[in-house]
Amino acid sequence: MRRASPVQRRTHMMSDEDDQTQDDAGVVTKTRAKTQRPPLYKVLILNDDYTPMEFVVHVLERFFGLSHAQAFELMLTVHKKGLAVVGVFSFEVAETKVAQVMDFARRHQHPLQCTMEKE
Ligand code: TYC
Repeated sequence: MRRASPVQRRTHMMSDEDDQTQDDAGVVTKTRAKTQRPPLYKVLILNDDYTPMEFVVHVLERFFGLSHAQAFELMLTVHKKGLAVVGVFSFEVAETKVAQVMDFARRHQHPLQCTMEKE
């Protein structure tokens, strides 16, 4: 008598994500393991009335690897719109960037704010 739920035997690993099983009737089934992507976090810079434009441009160059032209353009976006996403990172990298920017701004006595949010 056939079993209701046939025994699946793993025949061989195709790759990290694929494997192949064969039941006792000889039916080969491929399964694909779902790889979980780690969540990403947006880092945002907020506008304020006091931080000098050149300081924000410098922050964007120094901590986010932007060219001077890219940094200037993004700073103007923040200035006009109130905030902008300056990058998307893993939790640990986003947390480090936020801490670096906040510390740098505080040391220069500017009220610049940098935050992160889950994408
Ligand atoms: N609004 C500031 C000024 O006029 C410039 C500024 C831009 C400040 C972006 C913060 O995230 C900021 N000096």
